[in-house]
Amino acid sequence: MSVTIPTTPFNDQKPGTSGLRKKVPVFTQPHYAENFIQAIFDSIGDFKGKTLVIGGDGRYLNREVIQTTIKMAAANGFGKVMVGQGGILSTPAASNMIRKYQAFGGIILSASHNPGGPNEDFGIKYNTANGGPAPEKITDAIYERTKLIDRYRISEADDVSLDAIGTSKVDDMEVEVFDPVADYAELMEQLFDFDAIRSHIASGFRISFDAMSAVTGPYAKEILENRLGAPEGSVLNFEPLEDFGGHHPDPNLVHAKALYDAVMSDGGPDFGAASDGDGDRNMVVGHGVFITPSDSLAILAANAHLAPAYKGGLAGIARSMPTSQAADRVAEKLGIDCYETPTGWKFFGNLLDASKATLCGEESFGTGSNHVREKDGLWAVLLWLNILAVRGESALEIVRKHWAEYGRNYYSRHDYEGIETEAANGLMDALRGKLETLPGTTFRDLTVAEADDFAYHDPVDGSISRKQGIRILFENGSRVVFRLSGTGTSGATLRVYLEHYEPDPTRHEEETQETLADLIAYAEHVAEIAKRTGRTAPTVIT
Ligand code: VG1
Ligand code: CO
Repeated sequence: MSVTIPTTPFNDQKPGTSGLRKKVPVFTQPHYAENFIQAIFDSIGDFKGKTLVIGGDGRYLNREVIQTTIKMAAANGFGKVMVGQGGILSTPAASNMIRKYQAFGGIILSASHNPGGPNEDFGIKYNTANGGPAPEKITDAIYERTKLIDRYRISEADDVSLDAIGTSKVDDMEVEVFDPVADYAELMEQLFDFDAIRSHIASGFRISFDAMSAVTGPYAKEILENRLGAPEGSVLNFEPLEDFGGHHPDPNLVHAKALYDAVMSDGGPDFGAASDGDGDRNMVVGHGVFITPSDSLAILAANAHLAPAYKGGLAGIARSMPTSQAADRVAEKLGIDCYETPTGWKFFGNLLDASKATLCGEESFGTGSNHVREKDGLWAVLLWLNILAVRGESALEIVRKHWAEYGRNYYSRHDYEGIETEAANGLMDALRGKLETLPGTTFRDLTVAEADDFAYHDPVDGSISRKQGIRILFENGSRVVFRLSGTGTSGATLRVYLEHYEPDPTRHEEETQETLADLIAYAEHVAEIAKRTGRTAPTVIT
């Protein structure tokens, strides 16, 4: 039996870069999650009798909201829901399930790399039938609906057991609880040369993978240790915890420092990797070299043909606008197109569906391909392992050779977290106001060539997304980009992206921040960061 519950709108349910993310106490207000889920169901068309995939990254509130979603799906007329066992399902695995079982869509419960726990973050995201994040057209419609919503429908049935694999019913709707790892592991075996990786590991190649007490633990254990033969202990922090052990499940040099230090130490493993809360991000570190996500995308693109799935070559490469232009140089050499999209994986979906791009990447530790419609942390690690196994060289050698061939794009992102929203908006507005006056101006050795507010014209559906970040391009090819985060849950975060291209191989071993010093000074000069935000240094440098 289902009931219709009257409700009133909340005015803060606008989805950000990747779904709706809020603090747990916001989500636990009466009707808050229900309103948003009903707004999704009211905005996605006719799903009567169809299948919905449901899962999450295991964080605090995951199980409760999964039960709510199941009961609301039943009351709203879905024919079936498929739920990851224990409520666990990584974001890329969810994308795979939607595609493989031709579901109508999926609901993913995650706040990704943000911390979890009773006072930390939670999130809800809708993915469409192609397995990818809902495009802006749909997220805008969901937001409009949240402003008017006056009722939601929910079944009065008992909770479903999430722990045993099998099928049951909620009213007329079928509920299938499935193994969240099996289909994903099978897909990885199809894409990569597991025999080559297995023998590379058997011959002594050592890897260390930090699952950061988040969702990739069970996936990495099964794939790296059970199927590829990495010794037990190669996967660290493999048990998903509701609060990620009190840490930020964010694979970068700040939050995955222990892994980084271990890989860099004398006698450390040959290769290290970490993934985020929901399993879509990756950080990769070779013994002796940290590989920036932008470089990783370029190197993977240049070598992808060494893995079975990509041996026929790439249709194209796509990168988000703030991601460095290292991949563009690879695309040029391969004679394929390179697309520049706004930040957020949802913008890659059309390019992948239209076979215009095969590999995609973001500077924020996100890489992926046309195998699913999300970025995919473990996939990136396995492609690296496949390439390392085939080339038989160290990661450091591969990176150095890449720079020698293509030049090096020195790159860094400076984040100013938790600044006042008004100050952040004021800073961006002031920058926008002076864009027209910047070309031709100089600062130290830099001359501004172009400055704009990035607008994306989707080549597939013709849609236009404006105000996607301020770009200042210099005559020597360097860039500074400014944008505000769309995933935070308190205050604002200013992101400053810095890039400098160096073709000269004798200058490829310099310290990144020193190399970028003039650009860092320019960013302060043009945006008045200290004056407007009161901050004289970033909180996170990656
Ligand atoms: C950040 C990253 C962006 C990424 C997004 C979602 O967004 O910059 O590249 O797609 O997070 O990733 P923002 O708006 O805060 O800059 V995840 O792993 O949080 O789903
Ligand atoms: Co994520």
